[in-house]
Parts: sequence; structure tokens; C-alpha cells
Amino acid sequence: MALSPREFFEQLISRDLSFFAGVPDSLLKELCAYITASVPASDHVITVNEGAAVGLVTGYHLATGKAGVVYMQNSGTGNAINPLLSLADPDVYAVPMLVIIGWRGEPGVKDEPQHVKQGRVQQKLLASLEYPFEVLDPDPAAVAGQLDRLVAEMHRTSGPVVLLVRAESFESYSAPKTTSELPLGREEALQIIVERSGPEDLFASTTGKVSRELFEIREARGEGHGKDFLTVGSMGHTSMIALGLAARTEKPVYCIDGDGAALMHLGSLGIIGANPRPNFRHIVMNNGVHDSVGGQPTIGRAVRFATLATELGYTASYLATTADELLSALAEVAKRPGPSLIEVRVRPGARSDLGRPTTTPRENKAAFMASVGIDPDTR
Ligand SMILES: Cc1ncc(C[n+]2csc(CCOP(=O)(O)OP(=O)(O)O)c2C)c(N)n1
Repeated sequence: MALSPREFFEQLISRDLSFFAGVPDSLLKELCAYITASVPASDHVITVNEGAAVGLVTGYHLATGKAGVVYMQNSGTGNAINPLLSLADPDVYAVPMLVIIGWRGEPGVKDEPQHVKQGRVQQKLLASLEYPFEVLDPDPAAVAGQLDRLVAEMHRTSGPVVLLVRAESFESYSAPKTTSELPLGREEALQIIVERSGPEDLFASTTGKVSRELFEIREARGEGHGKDFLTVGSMGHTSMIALGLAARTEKPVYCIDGDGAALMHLGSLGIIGANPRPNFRHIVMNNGVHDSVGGQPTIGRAVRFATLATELGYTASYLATTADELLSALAEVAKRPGPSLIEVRVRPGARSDLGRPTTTPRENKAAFMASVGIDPDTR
């Protein structure tokens, strides 16, 4: 049994929950797509991170007296906990809001390694935050009662309440596809970067499909995975992982970022500029969407990462939209001391048969550290 996103949305509207902010999630993909297509931009903001969504809905409450809706994947709970506990909490400013959380890694449901622990502790985490929560019942007859109870609790406590959403709770809803005339796809661009890389080059790649593509490119080339640190979780932190690496190895370090991930913790770009490492090379695959979780828009197309990088102290930056531009930018960054950044404007979308890493995160870590020359067992 699954819920129609439209009917669920109408249940929210009928309870005066009509202002939305969040970061998209693959489990909430249908609902996110429905909200994106149906709610005017004045009432729906896809924020750069989950804490920002809590802030935005708090401002909405201050201006209207009403409660808003925040949505996120449970990976984003950590980003939201600070403003939930120190801003919206009934012990602080007491801001009512409905928080809808996609429950990746639910015990008993097979999921990727980065979701398993988060999924296992999710209910305990919510209980320890002391926020009333329910697990969404996909039976349409039950939803009205669940929302009535949660909304009543939200008003009684004047604080956040949570609806936890299991996989496949919503019926499919086809979002209008973002079309693009750009010549390069993300995987083609990555293929060029890997082909042109030198034997010493290390990669740290961001959360989502780009790391899956990097894994498959290495498989197809018959290479090992020891040069690549795949940041399967921890969205937005790959650039800091790469900076830490660059600070302690002489080898060139390429951070393969996404626009959504770079924007999630954009201040890190300033830290890279202020802590210049000549071997640091940042590549932002800017497709203007959260491709890995359903293609919901980011503000990526309005951001000039290349210009921003120069402003923030990178020594060189390049914008590439074609294979030739990417090749010449790669040749330039290999010649000059960094930190440097290449913004690659790519089409949204990925292969439908894209697989997932078949090695575990700990195997990935061991192989990567071995290629840096460190035995992970002795640390
Ligand atoms: C803190 C956090 N919030 C949300 C997610 C869910 N998530 C995984 S990948 C992704 C989109 C990444 O977008 P971008 O960096 O632009 O890369 P793309 O998928 O477009 O290649 C999201 C939202 C997550 N893993 N962690």
C-alpha cells in the first residue's frame, strides 16, 4: 500500500501546513517532486542544508504565527539538530513545525553502509530529542488520524514534531524533467578527468552518483580503487577531507564535488582559499540539481563557482562546458600550484544501470591509506 503524494499534500494543506523548506531525499522523491511542481516559490524553498530549513521555517513562524513543514533525509538529522535543539525547541523559542524525515537504513531493510547505523538509531535519536514522532502509515485511511495527533502535539508543545517515512511509502509521481543542452554529462566529464590523471593523483569524491561512477570507471579500466576515497555519506564535507589529505601528502589531491554538496557547506571554499595547498585541486560538477536523489533543483546554475573560488583565495579557477575546455583546464591545473578549481557545467542525469561500490567503506579506506603509504592497522 502506498500514498498518493497529492492526497498527502492536501492533508497537510487542510491543516494549514502550507509553507515548505527542506533538502530532498530519495525516499521522499515523489513528495518532493509534487511539492516542487505544485507550490509557488514563495511558499517552498529547497535550502542548502537541513539546518537552514529549520531556520527558514522559524522565520516564517515569527512572521505569521503559523507552523511550516521541514523535510529531509535522515542523513540530514545531524545538520538539523543544532537549530532544532537551540532554536525551535520548546525550551528555547518554542517554534512549532512538522519535520518529515525519510528513513534510510531502517532495520530489516537492505540499504547502503552509510545508512545502516543512522537508520538503526533513528527512533532512539528522535526519542532522546524528546520530539513526538510517528512512523507514517501508508494506509490512506490511517494518515488523517496520524496527522491530527501530530499537529495536536505540535500545538500543545509548541515545538517540532516528526513524521518518519519508510521506503516506498509514496506512489510514484513523475516530476517534469530538467532539460539541458550542455554537451557533457557528469560521467563523461569524470571519465576525461580519470583518463588524464597521473599515477600519483589521489581523488576524494562526493556523496551520491559521482562516487558510484568513479567506482565503475575504475572497474572498467581494470584499475584498483586505492586512489579514490569515496565519501559515500557525509554530504558536503569532501572538500575538507581533501584539504586534510593535501595538508599531509605531496601527491596531487582532486576533490570531485557536486554543486549541491559544495553549496551545503559553502564556507569550506573560503577555508581552502585561506589555507592554500599547492596540491589541492577542486572540481565541481555543476548540474544544477540534486541528481542523486531525484533531480530536484539546486541554485547551482546561478552560482559561478569559478568566480567565487578566485574571490575566496584560490590561485586559479576555470569554467568548462565542453570536453576541450575541460582538457585544457586540467592541463593548466596540473602545471600550477593550487588551490585551483574547475567548475564543469554538466547535464543532469545518469545511466539507468549505474551500480554501487561492491567494496565496503573500510576496505575502501584500507586500500586508499595503503596507496598513500600508511598501514591503517597500525594507526
Ligand atoms: C546531510 C545530507 N543531506 C541529504 C542527503 C541526501 N543526498 C544524497 S546525494 C544528494 C544530492 C547531491 O547533489 P549534488 O552534490 O549536486 O550531486 P549530484 O547528485 O547532482 O551529482 C542528497 C541530497 C545526504 N546524503 N546527506
